[in-house]
Parts: sequence; structure tokens; C-alpha cells
Amino acid sequence: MGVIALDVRMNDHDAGPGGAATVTAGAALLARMKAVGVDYIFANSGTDFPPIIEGLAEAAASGIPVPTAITIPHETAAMGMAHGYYLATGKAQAVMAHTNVGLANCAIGAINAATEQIPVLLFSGRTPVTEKDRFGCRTVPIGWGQEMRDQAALIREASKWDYELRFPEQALEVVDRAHAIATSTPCGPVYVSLPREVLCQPCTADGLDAPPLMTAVRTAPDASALAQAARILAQAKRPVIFAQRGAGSAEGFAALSRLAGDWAIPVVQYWAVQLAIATDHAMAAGVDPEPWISEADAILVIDGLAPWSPQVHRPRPACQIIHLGGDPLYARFPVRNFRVDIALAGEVAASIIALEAAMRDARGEAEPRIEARAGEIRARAAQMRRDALEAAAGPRAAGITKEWVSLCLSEAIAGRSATVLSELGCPLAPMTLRDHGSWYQEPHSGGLGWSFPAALGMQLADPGRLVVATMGDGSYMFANPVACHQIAEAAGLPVLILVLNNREWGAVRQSVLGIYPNGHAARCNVMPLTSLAPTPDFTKVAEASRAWARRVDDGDQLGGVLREAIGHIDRYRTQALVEIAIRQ
Ligand SMILES: Cc1ncc(C[n+]2csc(CCOP(=O)(O)OP(=O)(O)O)c2C)c(N)n1
Ligand SMILES: [Mg+2]
Repeated sequence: MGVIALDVRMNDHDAGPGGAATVTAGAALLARMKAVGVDYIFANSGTDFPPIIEGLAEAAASGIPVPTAITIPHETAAMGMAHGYYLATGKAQAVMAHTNVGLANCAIGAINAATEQIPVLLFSGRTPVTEKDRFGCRTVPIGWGQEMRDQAALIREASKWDYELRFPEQALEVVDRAHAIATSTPCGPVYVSLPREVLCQPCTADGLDAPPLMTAVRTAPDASALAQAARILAQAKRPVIFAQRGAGSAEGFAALSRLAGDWAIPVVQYWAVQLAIATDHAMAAGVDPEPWISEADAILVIDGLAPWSPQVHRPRPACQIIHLGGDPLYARFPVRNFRVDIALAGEVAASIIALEAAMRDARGEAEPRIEARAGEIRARAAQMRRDALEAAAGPRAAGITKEWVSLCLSEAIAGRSATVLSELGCPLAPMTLRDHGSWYQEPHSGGLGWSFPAALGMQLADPGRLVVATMGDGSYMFANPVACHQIAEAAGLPVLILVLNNREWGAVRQSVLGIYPNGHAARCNVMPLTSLAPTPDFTKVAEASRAWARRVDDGDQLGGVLREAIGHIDRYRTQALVEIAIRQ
């Protein structure tokens, strides 16, 4: 880390004890974020921000390195961008919001981040406590209107740790502690509230670029649990893997591919929010726990909050169940009673790699069992894949299906390094995706409005990559699309947005049919509380921010339009949107 060049003013106001160089606590906070590795602050400012904005200008004027601060016109988008940026880079970013009201708008993003173990450094201002006679005191009525008894309570359930900055000299330590806690296994968001008077005060400029005070905690599975898990999987006749949140990294992804292939263990990606194995891998066993779960004598769950549905899927009583992940018991959640015979608690990728190594010793002895099942599993997995592709390509007389969009999109992006996000958008089964980081689905917390801003964050992290966010019409509207298109244009982020428009909240309608298949609601012409008709012309929403936009009603034209959209992105590096009429 280089020495920060500080152009520090040594006057009465700026001088600390003994005349030491000082900066405002606001500037110190920003500088410290850069020092711990934060690249971006996704900020939505307000009257609590003068010391932050002044701090940014102070840093720029003084040559103090600080993260790039971007104006984000809605907090949901700020949280989603921090989420997406982390998925693309593994680096925690910061969100700064305006007092309690901005924080309230961050809550859905914090819930999503907490559920998916995404570290985010979340800050919001705190309305001034003092009413007069102090620098930074209340000056406008909202100083009173935005006061809360316990501001952090707004998101405390979703944050791993929270704190309110009390003194300016705490700025450095608080950022270090926030970052270390957020990025410790299992990761998650943290929150710091920032009273305006404190941010306005000077603090020492010493040590702004010193190494972090504390390091994040990374855990690895207990050696005996690892040996036991390896033995169970090696000795099993019908082992199966359930992977829900990917394999942790490109190395973890490669290790899982080898492990599944070498040991002939099918990998089920039920309700997967990240890709763990190529969809056309010989051991990719589709997205349905059946028939695998009822046959299994050993199950390895990799980072799965809800790896199957206990109401529907029943592992055999004698089946041994191993859970691997940052927190295999998911202690944040009051109720989660999947059986855990063995817990492999630790970083996902490192744990998979360690498990693969631990299984190597038992290989020779396991050979006959592997031989016995390999061909049969390969044939069944291949048949499942053929069925999924055939069904997706099937008749479309009643209109375009989401599966058809998956198929067309897969073909349009084939051979490119691309990431597809789906928020009630393209289903995974018919997609052909082969790499770590090529697929993300909405978090299991389901706070909608996630995929568009997450795509923006990913694109910011990796400008050359093709990032495609596919989402339902409802999900698109939840994302505050006007704000998201503004960001895409302002920040030059050439994302491709596919809006799968069925003019309804189809998932809500389906859940009513699931519980009351023959009820009154099922017999209604228009089911209450599910229709979004008439939907706006979404291409015009995008065009308002000068995006390339088309609408597709005929499924046969979809492939061509997608290629045109990608061609536009390649050539002009600006955003594109395709609205696709989907059947209900
Ligand atoms: C913030 C938020 N509000 C409400 C919901 C409840 N909800 C779950 S799915 C859904 C409908 C999604 O509609 P759309 O994106 O159009 O997808 P479709 O089901 O129609 O394919 C709703 C409203 C939610 N998950 N998140
Ligand atoms: Mg819809």
C-alpha cells in the first residue's frame, strides 16, 4: 500500500491534539474504505451527506485515494449493484444511504444479501442529535422528522453486526471491523449509522493507509468430519449431490466437475441460485430431486438452504446426509430441520477441494461400485437433458414459453463469456451453461427487483463481459426500471435486459393453484390480485434512457432479435432491452 499524499491544512480547526494533521471523519471513513479494498460506494445522498460529499471533494483535492462514489437514484438498485459486484469479483462493496428513509429502501437488498451470504458495507446517515450550537446540528425539519429511537433496528435481522459511530477518531477502526466481519465465513451485510455531527469533526489523518487492523475469519471443515464424509461418499452405492449456490469459485467448480465425473455421482441443481456444474456435464442430473433422492444412500448437500422440499421429497431413513457450506445449520433461520449427519463447515470451494482430496485414498476400493452405476447414471442424465431440450423446443401454438427463451438465449450466447441472471426469467434446465459465474437466480429470500441492478453491478465489475438479466414483467417493475436504465446509461453499462412479459404475477397465480387447485380463484376468468394487464410498453421505458429496444411476439423471431441485440451491445456498448410476450 502506498503512502497517501495528504494535503492537510494545519489551522486551528484541522489541528488535532498536539497539532497533528487531521481530516474530517467523513473523509477518513472514505479513505479507509479504499484501504480495506472497497472499489465502489453506491450512494443515494441526502441532507445527512454534507460531510460525505465534502469528504469526497476533500479527498480529491488532497490526493487521498477513496473508492469511486456513484450516484444511484434508488437504494434497491444500490444494494443490488453491490450484490452483483461481489458475485463477479468476490469483493465487498459499500452502499451509503440517507438516514432512516434511505435505509428502509435498502432493507430488501439487505435481506437478499443476508440470505445469500453476500458481504456489503452498508452505511446511512443519522439525523443530527443536536438542535443548535454545534457544527453539523439540525438545520431543516427533517432533522426532527427522521429521528429514530433505534435506526439500526430497521435492518438488524439482516445484518451480521451494526454500530453507530460515536467519535470521529473511531472512523478507521469501525471500517476495519465492519469489513472483517462482513467478509468472514459466512459472509453477510453489516451496517453502520453515521451521525452528521460526528462526521463533521476532525480526526487524525495518521494511518489512513495502514494495513487493516483485523483480518476476516475463514473457516475450513474439521478434519475428522471431512474423513468421515469422504468415507461415506466413497462407500455409498447410490450417492447424490445437491448443489444450490454454486461451487464457490472457478477452482471449486472444476473440483466438483471432477469429483462428480470420477466418482459417478449425479449432481442435482434444485432451485439453484448459482451454477455448480455444467448443465450438459455427464453427471448433471437436472433440477428435480426425484428420482435421485429416493434412491440415495448418501447425500452431499453443497451450500443448500432448502436443498429439497420435505413435503414432497423424502430421503430414505438410512440415507446419510452431509451438509457442506459456510454455515451448514443456517443459524440465521429459526426453522430449517433438514437432517445433518455430518457438517462440513467452511468456505465452499476449499471444502469441495478438500473433500475431493480426502476421497482419493478410498478410490481403489470403490471402483466396482463406481463401475456398476456410472453407465446407467450417464444414460439417465443424458435422457433428462434431451427431454428438457425437447420440451423447450416443443409446440408454441399457445404462445412463447420461458423455456423457449432459455433455448434461444443459450444459442445466441454460445461460445461467449456471458453471465445469465434469472428472476422468474429463463429457467435453468434448457440452458447450456458450462462455467462458474455463468448463471445466477434470484436469492431464496425472493426480494424482487434484484436481477436488473445485480446485472449492472456485474457489468461494472467486468465491462467486457456479456451480462444478460432475464426477468418477469413483475420483477422488472419491482427493480425501479427507470432508475436502473438511468444508471446503465450514466455509467455506460451495456447490459442486455430480457423482460418475459406474461402480463401477470404468474408465480402468485401458480401458488394459488397449488394450494386450491379446484377453488373459486382457479375458476375465475381473471384471478384476483395476480393480473398486471395492461402492462406498459416496456420498450418505451428503456428508450426513455436511449436504450436499443425491441418487442417480440413471434417465437420464431426471438433468436434473430437476440442476436441483433447482442450485435448492438458489441458495436455500441450501450444497453439493450427485449420485451418478449410470454404465454400465461
Ligand atoms: C418485494 C417482493 N414483493 C412481492 C413478492 C411476491 N412475489 C413473488 S413472485 C411474484 C410475481 C413475480 O412476477 P413476474 O416477475 O412477472 O414473474 P411471473 O411469475 O409472472 O413469471 C410476486 C409478486 C416478492 N417476492 N418480493
Ligand atoms: Mg409476469
